Order: sequence, then structure tokens, then C-alpha cells
Amino acid sequence: MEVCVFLGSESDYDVIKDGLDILKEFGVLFEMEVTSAHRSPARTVRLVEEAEKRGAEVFIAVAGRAAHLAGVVAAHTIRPVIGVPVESGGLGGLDALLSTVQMPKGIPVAAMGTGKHGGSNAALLAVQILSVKRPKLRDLLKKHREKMAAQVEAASLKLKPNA
Ligand code: RP5
Repeated sequence: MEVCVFLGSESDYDVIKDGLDILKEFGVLFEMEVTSAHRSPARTVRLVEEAEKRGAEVFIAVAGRAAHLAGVVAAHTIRPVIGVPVESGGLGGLDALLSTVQMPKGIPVAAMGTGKHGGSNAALLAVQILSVKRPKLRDLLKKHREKMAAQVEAASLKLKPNA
């Protein structure tokens, strides 16, 4: 395993679905578990320790509401932890965003934006971290950026009158 993905609840799955596709596209080995910082704290800590032993180099933690999952994972590992706040409940994700991003100094979490964009960016950031030591991933990331740039240009052309 290279990337370990934790969801605070099954209901968070949609937020990371596209991100999982990105990890697959880049050929990154990942495993995913549902575990909660609040509802299953002991399981969360055990899973972090097991994932480290099995080679996880980066953790992604997806959670909503008082989203402490990424912070708790970060407290139990020195591997990089990427947090994805989920839009749920009455506060539209601001609760989860602030819970994820406002870590006290000493225990960093790389906090993404809320929702599906955050889920996709978490996967891309995980690939970027892995790519520091893997030229093949760096090449794939460059191609991914070139493809996006081409899509922007194509969209621009499509919207031009008389095109
Ligand atoms: C958080 O509470 C989870 O990460 C989820 O985003 C939210 C709601 O969980 P469920 O009630 O849907 O299980 O802990």
C-alpha cells in the first residue's frame, strides 16, 4: 500500500470517489477504511499503526462536521496527512473546513477545500508527494497538467462566435 484513505463515515464516500479514480489512473496502490475519530477512536489509531507497517507513505482523511479525523491520524504518524473536509449538516462544510485546517502548531495537516474538488486534490497531492522519489509519477503528473491546459484551450475555442 502507498496511500491509506480513511473515511469518517460511509456517507463521505462520494467526496473521495473521483480521488480514488485519480489514484487508480496514476497506478498508486491504496486501501480505504471507514473509521471515525469520535465513534471508533481505538480502531482509528490501530489502523494508522497497521497502515504504516504495511508501507503507507501518505494518509488521506475525509470527514465532516467536527472533523477531527485528519488531526487524530496526524497525531499518530509522522507521515504526511491530507485532510478533506466534507460538506454536511447545517453549516455547509465550514465546520469541517475549520476543524481540519486549524491544527495547533506541531501537528500539521494539509487541508484541502471542501467537497469533491478537495477529494480530487487530495489524491493529486498524494501523487505529488510520492512523485518526489518517483520519476515515472512526475512524468504522469506533467502529462496530466498538459491535458488540463489543452482542455481549457479547447473550451475557450468552443465558446468563440463563428468557431
Ligand atoms: C462525520 O460526521 C463523518 O465524517 C460524516 O461526514 C458526518 C456524518 O456522519 P454519518 O452520520 O453520515 O455517519 O463524523
